[in-house]
Amino acid sequence: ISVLEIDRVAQNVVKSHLETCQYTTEELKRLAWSLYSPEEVRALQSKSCEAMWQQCSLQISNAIQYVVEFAKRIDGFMELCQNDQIILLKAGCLEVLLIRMIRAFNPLNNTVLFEGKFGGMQMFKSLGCDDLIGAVFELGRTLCRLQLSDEELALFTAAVLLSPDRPWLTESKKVQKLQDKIYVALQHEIQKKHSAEDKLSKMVSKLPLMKTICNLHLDKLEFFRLLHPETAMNFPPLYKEVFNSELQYSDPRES
Ligand code: 4D8
Repeated sequence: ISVLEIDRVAQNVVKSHLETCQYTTEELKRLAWSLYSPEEVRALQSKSCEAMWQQCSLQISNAIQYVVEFAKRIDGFMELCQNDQIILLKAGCLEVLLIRMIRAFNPLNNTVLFEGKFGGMQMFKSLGCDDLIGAVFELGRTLCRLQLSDEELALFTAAVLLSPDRPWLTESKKVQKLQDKIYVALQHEIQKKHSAEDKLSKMVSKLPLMKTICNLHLDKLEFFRLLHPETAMNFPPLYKEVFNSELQYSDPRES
């Protein structure tokens, strides 16, 4: 593949990322100053488990809409068969969210943006998922240390989304070709910035922790559904579609 082709891939992916980010880096920098007060954190902590799950699933569902839009704008994604588009989104969107999270994560005080303000992991206490939340914040801290630019973030999330090894893909060769080009573009981008040459392998080495978090989230959701089936039934449709354990042919691109 030519340098020209790689530049075209990078430009398309970075543009798609910036157009579907919902917050600019500047907006996030300004927001980093608005922290939840101790009273507000206590109010979140004293919510019922059900109410907090509902709130979190809504936030995740909102964020997923932007990831779906991001995917649609990546050259080649819409040319995959519909079945594969759905599989890639269902399998990859939480990982993409977790990588996107570092834009809204402040490693100086270990806080994350949640409904307009920054707060620490204590604010999620009523979920009853301390292990999951702990892993999410640990990932946030370690990913932040890599100091990824928006360009690197864009290409990394696109590469994760276009993973050819997702189960049940019918055209994984096609996905592999798209991912290969994106990884070449990412390596190229990293070299441009004169960053450490093992930056890419450091990024890739965080993928197992992300997979662990995704599985933990599914376990927690399954358990929650057993305890509170009526609440789980009222989770946002997009959240339910993406994380439904049953293999059913729903289409997250349409919600
Ligand atoms: O741009 O959409 O505003 C996290 C959620 C991020 C979960 C969101 C969340 C994000 C995961 C709320 C609850 C990551 C941004 C805001 C909301 C991703 C935790 C924190 C988006 C990037 C930061 C900023 C709770 C947005 C992990 C786990 C969820 C359960 C249902 C148990």
